[in-house]
Amino acid sequence: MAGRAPKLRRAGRSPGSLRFAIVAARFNERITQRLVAGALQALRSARLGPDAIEVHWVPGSFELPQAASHLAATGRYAGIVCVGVVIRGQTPHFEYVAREAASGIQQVALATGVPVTFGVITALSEEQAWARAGGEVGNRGEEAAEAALQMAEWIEQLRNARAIRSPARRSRATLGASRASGPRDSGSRSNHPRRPHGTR
Ligand code: DLZ
Repeated sequence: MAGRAPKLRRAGRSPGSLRFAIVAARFNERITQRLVAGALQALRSARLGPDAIEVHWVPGSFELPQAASHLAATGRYAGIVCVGVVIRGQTPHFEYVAREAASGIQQVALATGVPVTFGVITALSEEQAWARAGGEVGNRGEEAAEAALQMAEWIEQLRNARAIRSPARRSRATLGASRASGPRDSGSRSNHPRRPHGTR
């Protein structure tokens, strides 16, 4: 079933100091170029400057998760957009590539907390792939970039809301802790990075 991604609603303000990376697979490169162009267009129309967007190329879609993992580990990116084109061949090989790309990308997003979005086309023919790379079925690269922008903005809002609430919470926690066993650093137990990802 072919579907168009819904038009995403963002707050409409500039992501300001946020930085994004596009990771692109060279396999089927002519089509992937169109996905990169779509992703760049989406990021630029969110008023991100040229310095705030990087494009990294890897050999094939199988390598997308590893590259995304290295990029996410730097803590420099508010979002990472993975694009690639997997087209069915004569053997089941394409299934392995498509499955590992999808699950690897999801794993990186969940393990790091950085939005890593899936702009990989899986198609039964080149024709189907072109249709999803700026043809009549949309542009999966553009859609994945929109999703990364929306997730990054949502995470930023969540962090800001937590920062506003935390002074009261911290003073209650400190009061409770000092009653029990003297002062300690309750903040160090957080599983989340304190510094927002992707801030320059
Ligand atoms: C080997 C391979 C095949 C058969 N098909 C695709 C494809 O349709 N799309 C794609 O992005 N990459 C493909 N690859 C390459 C693998 O992703 C990977 O680069 C190699 O298996 C080396 O690890």
